[in-house]
Amino acid sequence: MPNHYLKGAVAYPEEFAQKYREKGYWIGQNLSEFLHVSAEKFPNNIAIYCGDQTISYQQLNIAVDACATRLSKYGLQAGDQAVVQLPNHHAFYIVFFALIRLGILPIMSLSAHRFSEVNSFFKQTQACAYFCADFGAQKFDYRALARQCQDANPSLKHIFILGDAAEFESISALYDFDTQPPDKYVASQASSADQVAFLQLSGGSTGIPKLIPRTHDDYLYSVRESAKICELNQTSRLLMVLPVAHNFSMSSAGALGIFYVGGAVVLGTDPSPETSFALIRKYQVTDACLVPALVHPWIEKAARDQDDILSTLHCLQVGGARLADVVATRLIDEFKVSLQQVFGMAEGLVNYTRFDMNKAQIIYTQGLKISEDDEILVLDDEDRPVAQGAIGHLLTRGPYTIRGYYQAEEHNARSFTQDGFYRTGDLVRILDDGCIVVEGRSKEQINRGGEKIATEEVEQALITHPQVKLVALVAMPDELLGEKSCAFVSWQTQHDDPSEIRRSLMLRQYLKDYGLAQYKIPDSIQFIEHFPYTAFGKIDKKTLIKQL
Ligand code: OOB
Repeated sequence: MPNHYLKGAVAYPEEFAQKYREKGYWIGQNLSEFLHVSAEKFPNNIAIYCGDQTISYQQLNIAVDACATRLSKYGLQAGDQAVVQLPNHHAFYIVFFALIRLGILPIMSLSAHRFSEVNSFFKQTQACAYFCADFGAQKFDYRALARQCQDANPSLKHIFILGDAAEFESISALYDFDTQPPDKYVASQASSADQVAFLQLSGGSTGIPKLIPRTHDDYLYSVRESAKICELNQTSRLLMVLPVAHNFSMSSAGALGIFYVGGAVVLGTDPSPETSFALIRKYQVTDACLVPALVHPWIEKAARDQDDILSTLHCLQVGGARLADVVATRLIDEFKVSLQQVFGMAEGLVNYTRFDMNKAQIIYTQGLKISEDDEILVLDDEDRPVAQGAIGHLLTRGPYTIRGYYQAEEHNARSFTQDGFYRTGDLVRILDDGCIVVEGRSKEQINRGGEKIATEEVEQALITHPQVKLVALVAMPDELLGEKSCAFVSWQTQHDDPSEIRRSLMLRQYLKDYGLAQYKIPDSIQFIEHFPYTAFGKIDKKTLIKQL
């Protein structure tokens, strides 16, 4: 293991690193060089459409240099870490690459995160900088969140705001797009390609999201291969209405896939069909990525309006949660677009259906892995291989799958095998043609339309309420989102107790004040006196689910 590898991150064993290099997967390019190469190859191509602004590759590269230079003047330097929580705006990519260029690790927070999550990122990393918006789409005041984080974290020294900066620094003052001679810029201090480039976030099955250290080499390998599989090229225009920082949006093939081939990212802040269709029409969008919950309203709207937005739309990628077979069928038959299912995870492994697969493979499976060196195991509860085609736990290891979460030794012992396979928590089966089918989850996680909820995190927040005696969060089926959350609560009655409806409202407000992201607040709360228990004395969630 190289001794300069990020402390607290688990490096790939040398024999694997060597193999991945020999096979040409890891090419020794860091993300800063990656952008330089594209800026040189496609200087005048449009890289980003954002509102009324168009940004070429050359302009993007100049803005990144300017931003890195100005950030370095604040004293930010290689080895630092920064929480980035920006909306779908070009500033996100500029800040991301500027931090990379300075050798600073971005931590990829989502706009939906609140104090509970964002504070935990500062606690886990001692990050010294925070980049956020003034208000989000939901009119949430991120500057108030920044103040709260600053009070709780002495490490947080620099706060940069997109929009009205109040007492903080302004992000838009960090860069411009004009052509200045490059020598005025600070030289790149980006870490070498085999080092950790940034920290992605896990969907999380226990507690708050865990940090996922991704190296330049491993990430860019997945990006290049994904761009090929998704058949992206210079004329591709990818609509980006999912949160920009998510792994799907970044790399599957995502914005980085687009930047690799010289295409354009069309940014939108609202995934509704009304807004998205307008953008598709205006920019002649060729590709879009969605979570399953968004697909249904798109199909409905297109059917209602007899809308022919699809003349330019070549491919609709759907991933993040299981796409229902019936919706997949409707997409292909009615929406008349090429569907690509994407089954991936921020920890690494990504599977895609391919465009040349037959209709059944595209509708009923989640496709094939990216690399022949993605090693896949399907095991039973005792870690023994299941029969071919049977359902089991998915474990994986490969050239772009992490070997451990950041600073999580204890957790890593459970989530990774001795020989480095990641226990994904997904239940799958592998068909004879090699395609993977996701059958469910074994980990305690609710997948609410692609947004992952760690049951334990919400349970732990609820139990801190003085009148909550016992709590269990379970998934309930939902037609639109796939799953929603229901909290079963045993309530400590008091004199003058409010009605159940009032109690539910109180608990929801309590969780909001606690700082949980909105999507984690239970969709339903049910009060029960006695919980069912398993033979081991654990709360019997299966029985609770039957009561729904
Ligand atoms: C993506 O990444 P994460 O880290 O937010 O969530 C990963 C988990 C998977 O382990 C699986 O449980 C679920 O999300 N999932 C799917 C799925 N895609 C993800 N379950 C069923 N069908 C699918 N197509 O969600 C992610 C990362 C990269 C690309 C795409 C999605």
